[in-house]
Amino acid sequence: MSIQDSLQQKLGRVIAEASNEEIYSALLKIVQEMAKGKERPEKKKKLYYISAEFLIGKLLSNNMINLGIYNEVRDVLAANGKDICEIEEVEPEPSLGNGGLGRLAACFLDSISTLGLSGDGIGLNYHLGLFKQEFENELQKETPNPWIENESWLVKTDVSYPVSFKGMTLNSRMYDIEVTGYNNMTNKLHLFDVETVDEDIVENGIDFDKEDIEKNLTLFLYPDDSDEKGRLLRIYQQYFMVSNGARLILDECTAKGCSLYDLPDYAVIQINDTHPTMVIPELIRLLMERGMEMDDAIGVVSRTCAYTNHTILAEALEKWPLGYLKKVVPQLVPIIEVLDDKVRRKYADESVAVIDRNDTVHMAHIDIHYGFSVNGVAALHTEILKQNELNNFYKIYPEKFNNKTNGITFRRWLLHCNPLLTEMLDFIIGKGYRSDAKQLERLLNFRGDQNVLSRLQEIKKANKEKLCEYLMETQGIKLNSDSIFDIQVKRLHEYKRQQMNALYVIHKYLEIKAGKLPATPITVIFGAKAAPAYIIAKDIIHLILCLQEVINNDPEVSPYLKVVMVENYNVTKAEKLIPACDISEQISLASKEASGTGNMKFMLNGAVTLGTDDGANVEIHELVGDENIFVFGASSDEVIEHYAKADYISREYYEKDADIKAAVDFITSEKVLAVGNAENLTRLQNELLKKDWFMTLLDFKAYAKKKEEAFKAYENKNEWAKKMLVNIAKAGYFSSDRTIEEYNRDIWKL
Ligand code: 4GP
Repeated sequence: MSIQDSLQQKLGRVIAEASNEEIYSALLKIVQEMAKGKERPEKKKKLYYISAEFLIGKLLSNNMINLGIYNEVRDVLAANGKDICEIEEVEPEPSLGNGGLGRLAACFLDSISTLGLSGDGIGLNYHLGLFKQEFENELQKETPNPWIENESWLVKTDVSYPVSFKGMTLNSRMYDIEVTGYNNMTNKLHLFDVETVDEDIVENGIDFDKEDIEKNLTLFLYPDDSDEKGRLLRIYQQYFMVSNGARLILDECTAKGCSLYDLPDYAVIQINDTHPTMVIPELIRLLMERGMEMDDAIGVVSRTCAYTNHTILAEALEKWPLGYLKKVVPQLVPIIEVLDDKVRRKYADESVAVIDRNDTVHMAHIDIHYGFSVNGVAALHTEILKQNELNNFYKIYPEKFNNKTNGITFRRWLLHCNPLLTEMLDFIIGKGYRSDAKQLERLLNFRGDQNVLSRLQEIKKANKEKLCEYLMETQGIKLNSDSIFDIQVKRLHEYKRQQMNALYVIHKYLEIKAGKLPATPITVIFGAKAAPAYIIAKDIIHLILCLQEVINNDPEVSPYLKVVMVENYNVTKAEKLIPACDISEQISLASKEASGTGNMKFMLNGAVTLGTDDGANVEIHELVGDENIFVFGASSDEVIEHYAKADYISREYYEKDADIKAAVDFITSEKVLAVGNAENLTRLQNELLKKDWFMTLLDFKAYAKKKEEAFKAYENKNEWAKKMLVNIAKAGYFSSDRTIEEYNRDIWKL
């Protein structure tokens, strides 16, 4: 049946008369039916990707692209007076992730299906997601982000397990989302939930009774853990996720004839960061329950589990007091004690213990000792893990350590989000790059082709205009599409240094005030959520929102400089921002950003990176060469040395440089205080002067200088277009298809 006919049949009337909501719902059903028909036949060995987050984004268009019906649907709708973009607006974005590691998990699911590999995701079905960000009085306000509607991509299954906590058993329910591959099979994302969750217990923004586990278990992703109740809730969530996951895995494997001693032949479990670490002791416990000796169970599990590290920040390497585990999952405690005991018998080095002298359990240590693979997510990151952060482990298990540089799915981050560029690429280099990303390099042959260079500029301009319209509609902000779009979008964290970009904005403002005008106007765009309990991060948002007020309303300055903080930055907004970007801000303190994946999305869409030699920027730099990237700042070795010697004193930089001083002082100037709060602004200023743990002032001058260079380079439109072209052409390496092939080749062996 043609798309036109099946749509009409589902709608029960002609398309032209249906509402956008009705069309969305009909398309959802059509896609679900098509996806069902493509389910992968069971193979012996399967990958299970366990993750607290899956930042999957809206699914309709991506699924249609992957099923090969997008263009037809778009044309049928258009012929009936309907705009596919408006239908897309109807879909709520699933709120199942926070940042990079969640979005990576989503890209991976796409590539796993696209490559025809057998692999499912396992996670939790958070009803209210992370949180929705609203701006009120120049401050971030958090509200619930409900996304589950009567009709959604979630399919209720009959899979359910009783999960026991101390003094309580909760029955789970598994929901599935089909993951369609590009021209290939579908896999599944399994999301576990409890039916007793009650959204009505949330009040006052995102407050709720943290002890009412039956009602709150799957309400929010990353509930506030600044108090003990919040931390215990996270343990409840994590155990619920892994206990369900472990049983599903064992059930699926035994159904295929696995004896459980041969589990590693049937299953490989990729543990995405430390949140799912308890799957290791839980699997051991379940195997023992099924009659296996403990030592055998430990051996089997150790050959089944692999661990990915996504950060070197100590705060993100989870540690739980043993006492907390006793309160929530006492059944795991004796197992974790044995795991610790075995390590202690073999290695005298206290730093590799599972349970330290303060009775704190180091989750990553469990993963490293009792998993067969440990990987970092970019070459530099893996080196830092090996040589610094996890060096004591690397000395014990050099063979376990490996690098898997991150990647992104080109289906979402090119085909879907940038149809104009896609069309141009199809036309000049053929469609082969869609499944073999390396073919993008063919674009290099057109470096001297004036038509191609002009077309690239036209496409960028069109995407900027589209973004302007969107920001006007959604936030009432008027931007100039002829200005340079300089964009920094990512989680808000001091190490990512949005504060350095904000200081630069101040610096530029002061320059313009003093009569030094930029050749081309500049638009600086931010998008970021701050964790609700992360005070300084929220102060940085406050500063940016204040600058937006001050600068955009200053008639002397606003024709040359504008600042925008996009509200509630998420995947949907990223899809609109990234294709419109000229300069991609990747300015983390070297050694701190594990990889970054936004950097890859920007380059693929023809933005030029302004960044430090950190994370995957290093690999981008190598690929595009010095002329096609703007790199500045202290190297990771220098930074590591500063930390080792504890010799960085931010105040010295402030005192010896007039520009730095002026920018930092401006934070609490009359102008900013007129629109902002003294408490937040003073706190942030003090943080920069007294601590500045992520060395903002150290790199500020180098940053400002490089940025000027980038702006100057932008003036030569043709040369800039060549830089765009080289960035697009060299982005092929960052396809998540390549990353997944490497995971499969080295770790999963499916
Ligand atoms: C992120 C890292 O910060 C980022 O560099 C990396 O690209 C991404 O993981 C995927 O590997 N980490 C997180 C987190 O999102 O929550 O630790």
